[in-house]
Amino acid sequence: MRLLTVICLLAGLAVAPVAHAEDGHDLWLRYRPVEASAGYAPAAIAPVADTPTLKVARAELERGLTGLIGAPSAQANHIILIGTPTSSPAIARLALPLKAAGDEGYLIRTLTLDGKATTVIAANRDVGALYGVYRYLSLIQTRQPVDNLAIASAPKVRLRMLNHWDNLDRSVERGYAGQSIWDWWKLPAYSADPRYVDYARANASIGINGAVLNNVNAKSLSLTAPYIAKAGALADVFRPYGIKVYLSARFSSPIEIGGLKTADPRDPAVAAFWKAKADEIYKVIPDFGGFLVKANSEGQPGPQDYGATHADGANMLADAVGPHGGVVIWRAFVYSHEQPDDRAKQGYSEFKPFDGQFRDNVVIQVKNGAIDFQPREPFHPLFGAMPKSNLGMEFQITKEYLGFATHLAYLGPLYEETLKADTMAEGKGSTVARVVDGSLDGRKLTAMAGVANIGADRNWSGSQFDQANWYVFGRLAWDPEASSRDIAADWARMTFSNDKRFVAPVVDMMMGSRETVVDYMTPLGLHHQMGRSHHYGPGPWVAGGERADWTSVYYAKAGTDGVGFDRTAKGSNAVAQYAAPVGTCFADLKCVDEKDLLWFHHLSWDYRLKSGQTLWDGLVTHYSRGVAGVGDMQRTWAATAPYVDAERHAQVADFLKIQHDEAQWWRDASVAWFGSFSKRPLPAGEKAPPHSLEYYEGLSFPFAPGN
Ligand code: GCV
Repeated sequence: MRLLTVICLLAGLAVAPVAHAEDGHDLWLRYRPVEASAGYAPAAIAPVADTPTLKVARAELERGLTGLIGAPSAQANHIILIGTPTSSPAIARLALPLKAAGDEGYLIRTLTLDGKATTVIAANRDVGALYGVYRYLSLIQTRQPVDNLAIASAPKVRLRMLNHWDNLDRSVERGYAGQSIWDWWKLPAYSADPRYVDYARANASIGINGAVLNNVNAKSLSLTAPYIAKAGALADVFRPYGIKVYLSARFSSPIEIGGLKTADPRDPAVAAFWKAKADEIYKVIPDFGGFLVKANSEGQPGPQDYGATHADGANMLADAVGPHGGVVIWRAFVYSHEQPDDRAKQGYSEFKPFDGQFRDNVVIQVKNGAIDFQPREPFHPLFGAMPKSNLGMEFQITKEYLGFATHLAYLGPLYEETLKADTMAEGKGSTVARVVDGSLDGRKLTAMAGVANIGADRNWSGSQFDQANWYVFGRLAWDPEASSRDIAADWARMTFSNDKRFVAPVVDMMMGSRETVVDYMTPLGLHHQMGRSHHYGPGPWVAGGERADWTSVYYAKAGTDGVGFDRTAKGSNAVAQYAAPVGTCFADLKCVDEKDLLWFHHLSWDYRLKSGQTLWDGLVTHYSRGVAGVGDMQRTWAATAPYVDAERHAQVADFLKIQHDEAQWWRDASVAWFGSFSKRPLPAGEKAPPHSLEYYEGLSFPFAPGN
């Protein structure tokens, strides 16, 4: 009987379609069949020139169409023609207005050619055609009409990059999605891991054109011949997808792998080392992007170790890669052990004096805010302050300070808030986006980097919704003025469902999710209140240790008199680093937005908020609102069950439960801590934390990931 059952089961397996579990691996490129009622007609793909990039463009188009509306067929009445005027005589004959498309943009036009409806996806360079193919497929994925198209698109930012903080042992600093996807051990011999191609496809689909492979806390080993060969193998896989590889360079490499006694950038032997190293790399990787450098920051070596400047260091490296067309991306995330000044001021203080002194192939990469990727920070004062230098944006996609992978926080609104902020540097409308895309100062070497949230987990990012943060980063790097809401809608449609009963509530949920995290972690301008070192969970009591500016008490400055960091002229005067109208507003309690209140002001617990509540009552209300917000997200998500496959639905639901518990913990621990200073009663209806402050302070998390 048992044998019979087994035989029947096996027979059943042979005929039944293997259930394809949706574990999120396909990202937003799922290409699941479109419902017939959508009315898309089958297409034929015209022959494509035999170049590596056009071949992958064609393959992607075929794969996408096959999944969405059925395999392309030569008999179809609708033709899709892809290519460039150089590779396709048919496209050349059309004399399309391709000038504005530049090197990476594209046009998509519906025309009639030889009596047949034809969609032309044309570009000046092959990679533009590839981007156009992804755009065309996304139209079908999001159920937009494709029978009368006139689309022109070109990226506004030149370098659109992921920064991997991946170590050579495959651990990932601040990574919450498993091991690094770079299997250094098996490279270069084994570069055929399908993950590498899928990574390249996903990035190309959102216009990302660069990847820094290794952690900014770099090892010199990554610049030795065996590792250059490994990076070269990855570069070969990524090249058809328009993606260049870059490497983080450890500034002391001339000593560690060059046999020199110094890394002083003014020493000719050091310059010669870097020049030779660049030559060696370009022999293996002819289109190597360049170096990313974290220097004199958090213990990393740098030019200041020798009394030289950031400009000396960056320019020396720039001269090494410049002849090959490479760039140096030099990070402005610096703060020094010896410097007692407000940490928020140090990046500006160190870099602003060198404006105009960096080579043309140097980009100064500036984090979105002056501290460190907090749930909310005012924009970094360097934006708008260095008009004679190339200034790039660095966002964090991985959620080091926003609950790791298990908290749902769509970062689109965070990125958008920063990009839309007005620096006023050259009058009204001098937005951060216009600094980043170069339109404010006419700069051409523009850059936006995102610290990747990618790992070897099946779902790439550690959670389904964290994929949206990778996606929105790429889309905003292409167009920093795009709407994060529109992008969320595209992502939700492509990743889950086009049913409007799904899309509308889920997009609303995504759009509110980051503010919810701000509410339960760091409301009203509080910042850096997380657990020591791993940054997991609440740690407002974190004090002492190696350095003051790694503690929570340094930032919140809670006392019986009140709470908040005074950055006005009476305090650290960080406000003076902003253009006058902006700094004056931040310093003025009548003007500053309450979302930034305690970032700039130290205020009494009885200070009256705009709501009429006292600061203490308002703080507690925000914390509780955050917890309630997660409850709302849980309910919203529960109602989406009919539109989402069971596997992904269950995982999101489980993670939301974790988030709810942890939001409650954040609220309770924070109320217990700040309440010990305010000594005020809780507002009516608010529950006392269930445990003592000592209980929360005593929790420890030895294996928190990402450290
Ligand atoms: C790569 C923060 C993070 C560090 C990170 C650093 C940086 O301090 O906690 O892990 O180091 O930023 O951006 O360099």
